[in-house]
Order: sequence, then structure tokens, then C-alpha cells
Amino acid sequence: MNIFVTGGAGFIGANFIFYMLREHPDYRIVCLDKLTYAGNLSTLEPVMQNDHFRFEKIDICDREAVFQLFEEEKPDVTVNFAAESHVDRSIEDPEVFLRTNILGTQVLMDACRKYGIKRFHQVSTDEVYGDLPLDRPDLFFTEQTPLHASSPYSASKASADMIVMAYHRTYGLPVTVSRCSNNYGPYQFPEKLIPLMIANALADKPLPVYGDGLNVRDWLYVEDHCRAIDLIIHNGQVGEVYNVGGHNEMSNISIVKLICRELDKPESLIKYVTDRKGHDRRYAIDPQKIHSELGWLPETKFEDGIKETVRWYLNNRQWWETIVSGEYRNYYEKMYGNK
Ligand code: NAD
Ligand code: TDX
Repeated sequence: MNIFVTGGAGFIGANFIFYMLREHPDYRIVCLDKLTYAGNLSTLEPVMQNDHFRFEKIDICDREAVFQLFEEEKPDVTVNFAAESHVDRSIEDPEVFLRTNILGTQVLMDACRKYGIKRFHQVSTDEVYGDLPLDRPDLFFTEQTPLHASSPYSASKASADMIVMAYHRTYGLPVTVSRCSNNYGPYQFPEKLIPLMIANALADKPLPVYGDGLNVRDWLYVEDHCRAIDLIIHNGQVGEVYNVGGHNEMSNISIVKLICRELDKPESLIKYVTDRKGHDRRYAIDPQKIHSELGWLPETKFEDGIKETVRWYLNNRQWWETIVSGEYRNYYEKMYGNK
């Protein structure tokens, strides 16, 4: 089996590559990644010499380059992780989100149509459903929940999902879509909540909590997400959407306080700052379908996963310190300087 993994130099894609090479050592994995600010080739260092792995620096919007690689490799499966993924950046500058997340997905599917594919899997997000109110803990996102995206990021992902389903209905492309909740774990770029708070706490810098800190996210350890995708590409039904989440809802402020405790840092570092524009209040996934159809359940408890994650950031300082001391510093100043 030859699997194309787009966006594999990013957080979840890289974890997926490690997972697949470990679980399916006979598979060939080809990673296509543009290496944007969020892509880090050093993450893939441990597999670069693996005979079953190939890396190509390619923009998924570059039709010619994508088609050429499909021509050469004739993949059986394509798993599309490549995306602009940070909500705050999409609020500052939506254009690249529309280009990569929508048009890039279309280019990949056109290549799949031309060269034939057993499965095109779109890695999507629970954010396409919009948000849920805090005072209705009985409500969850199911696969039937209407799309109701809030940010340019989530709207671009929702658009891509609709185009993926349209390619299935119109051209018979064998697609699946997964919509996962917030991931955490090793190699997450330090602009996202958990690694940002770990990095700032270790430097005794303020911990910027948006609004009242009571927004809720449903956290899932990245490896559980990888296993869900592995199950879907092998056993999931073509034309279906699968929600992936762990029933692990937590408010942002409780996560930040937990990180303070894990690192033995004072809560006085916490600083409430201006809220994110259009900030979604609560995400919560109903994972019943993937559980009953594919037997998937999350395996990592949050208490264990967060400890493991904090330990990883402590043991891999060079990985993220290189990022926070580089070009990312300008972004941080721009986004948080006046908050
Ligand atoms: P990330 O930002 O860490 O990584 C994205 C990767 O895509 C980077 O390596 C980047 O270089 C690459 N990329 C960006 N534009 C590209 C282009 N035009 N061509 C080729 N490569 C390009 O993102 P992530 O957190 O690993 O998310 C991966 C996918 O999972 C995304 O599609 C995201 O929407 C989805 N998702 C993420 C989460 C989460 O909590 N992080 C949850 C649900 C779904
Ligand atoms: O400095 C911060 N302070 C803060 O309070 C940051 C960066 C975030 N937050 C809040 C905003 C959110 O309520 O923490 C929560 C999590 O924020 P992010 O880490 O930016 O994630 P989120 O916006 O929930 O989106 C993530 O999950 C779904 C991923 O970035 C998306 O790619 C994925 O689709």
C-alpha cells in the first residue's frame, strides 16, 4: 500500500507518519508538504532514512507538481492533513486559508480522479459545526449537525468538506471525512493553546487567556486521532463522515491552571486578555458512529496525555525553542503585544 500524506511536516501529519510506519512497516508513505511556518522538517528527521518513506516539498495548490508526483507514485490512498490551521491567523489574514484549505484540496482530488485512488481521506475538524452553548451540556455535534462555521479557518474547512462530498456524489470519488476535536501532544506548534502555555510558563512569561477563559474544548491525544484515521481509511465506508472526539471537555482556564501545576509555576502568571473575535464557546463531539461502526475509542486519558505532553516539551526544548526564537517571535509580538 502506498499512502500519500499531505501536511506531514506539521503536528498531526507527522504523528500520523510515525504511527503508520510503526503499525504498517510494509507500507510506503510519501509526504507532500510545502513547509510553511508550521511545517518543520526536523520533526521528520527520525524517518528520513527509512526506505519506506519519501518526502517532497510541494505546495498542494501546485497542480503540475502534485500531478507529477501522482504520475510517479500512483498512490492507493491520500490523506489530506495539509492546511492553514490556526484560527487567530485566519482572522488576521483569511486569503491563504481559502487558497490552501479549499483550492489545495480540489487539486489533490483532481489528481486522485485522474490517476485513480482507492481512498481520498479529508482530515477535517469539529469547528465546521460552529459552537454549542455552555448551558446545554446535553448537546453534542453529530455527523448530522448542520455546518455552521464561525471563523475564516473553519469556513474554509467546511467549504473543503462540501467539495469533497460533491466530488464523491458527482464523480464517484471514493472519499471519507473525519471531523476531530482539539488535539494535543508532541510536535504541536507553539502558537496553539497547550504548547503556548507550556513555553510561556517555562519562561515565566504571562499566560494570555482569551476573554473569561470559560470556553470549552474537547481534547484528544494526537495518537488517538491517528488511530481513528487508520481505521477509517481501512474500514470506513466510502462517502461517510466520522466525528472523532473523546468526551473530554475542559475549559481553557482549567487547562492553563493544570499546566501551571504540572510545571510548578504560579497562577499569578495568568493574564486575561482581549477575547478572540467570534470566539466559539464550546465544542463537544458525539463519537458514537466511529465507536459502533469501527470500534474506535480513545485510549489515552487526559491526565496521562497531558503529563506526557508536558514531559515531551521539557525533553525537547530545542525543537520548540528554535521556533519561538525565530520568525515566530514577530507573530507573537503582533498578536499579543497590545493585548
Ligand atoms: P499544522 O499547522 O501543525 O500543520 C499543517 C502542515 O501543512 C504544515 O506542515 C504545513 O507546512 C503544511 N501545509 C500548509 N499549507 C500547505 C500547502 N499549501 N501545501 C502543502 N503543505 C501545506 O496543522 P495540524 O494541527 O497538524 O492540523 C493538520 C490537519 O488537521 C489540518 O487539516 C487541520 O485542519 C486538522 N485538524 C487539526 C486539529 C488540531 O487540534 N490541531 C483538530 C482537528 C482537525
Ligand atoms: O493564547 C491563547 N489563549 C487562549 O485563551 C490561545 C492561542 C488560545 N486560547 C483559547 C482559544 C480557544 O478557545 O484556547 C482555545 C484553544 O485555542 P487554539 O489552540 O488556538 O485551538 P482552537 O481555536 O480550538 O482550534 C484548534 O482545534 C481545532 C486547532 O487549532 C484547529 O486547527 C482545529 O481544527
